[in-house]
Amino acid sequence: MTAKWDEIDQWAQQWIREAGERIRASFAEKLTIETKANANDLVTNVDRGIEQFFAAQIRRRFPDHHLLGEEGFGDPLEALDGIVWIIDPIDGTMNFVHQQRHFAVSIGVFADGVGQLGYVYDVVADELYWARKGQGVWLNGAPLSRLRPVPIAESVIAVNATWLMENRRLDHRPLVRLAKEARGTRSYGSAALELAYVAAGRLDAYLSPRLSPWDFAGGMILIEEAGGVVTNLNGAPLDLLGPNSVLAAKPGVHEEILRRYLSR
Ligand code: 2AM
Ligand code: CA
Ligand code: CA
Ligand code: CA
Repeated sequence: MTAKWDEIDQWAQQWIREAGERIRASFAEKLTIETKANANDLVTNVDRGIEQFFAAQIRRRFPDHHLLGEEGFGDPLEALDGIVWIIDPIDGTMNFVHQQRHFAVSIGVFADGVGQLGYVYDVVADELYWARKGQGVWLNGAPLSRLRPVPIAESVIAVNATWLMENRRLDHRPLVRLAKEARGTRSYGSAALELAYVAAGRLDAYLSPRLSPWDFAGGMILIEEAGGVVTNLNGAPLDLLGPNSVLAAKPGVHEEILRRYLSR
């Protein structure tokens, strides 16, 4: 078992580094930008090309593995049996297009639905956050510390400003109170990076009312391996086959947000 996961981990890291090189090289070329669900929901030729790159590598090296990817080059999955790679080729496409930074490649590898390997690669900073179930979480070559509880009053919490305004997905008023009572709020525009920052202790919590499995698969594995907690906004486990709300935080912070701000 160990040898098998060593091999998967080595290939995953090699492909992620190669994907990073391709993405950085793309800065010199002209982007093709299209919209998806709405005018602000962007996708580029690079998002698609990078997902196709992972799909081709995984199918060649591990033909019995399955792939779920944002851009549709994976397999139509109805269950999580066997080994499943959940991939977001570029998380934070708007940042990629507008800023050429603050975006990430995100990958989670699951065995029968249990997270085994997690990766979030900040392409421009050249920072790879990665975790292996039961063995720890690292930033490039350095191990990350185990997450410890802190009070909300000393917490820095990541939340998109959209969710602090009146919106159709959730009651924003408890979140406004949370934002006021926290030490500070941040919004980076890449769910995968925000989850990696929680795993690294740079953020104390991150929340969103709607993410897809490829947004959180890699980051969720990082946080759980670091001793943090990831659930939906009701405190229930995440479903890897559909959209979810997400609350990811240090252990005590997670409990306090659920109890004081989210329970009705
Ligand atoms: P993406 O860049 O891969 O699309 C901020 O927009 C964060 O929310 C990003 O991680 C983004 O992932 C994610 N997200 C999820 N659903 C989205 C949508 N419909 N439109 C834009 N971003 C979305
Ligand atoms: Ca997208
Ligand atoms: Ca995403
Ligand atoms: Ca994406």
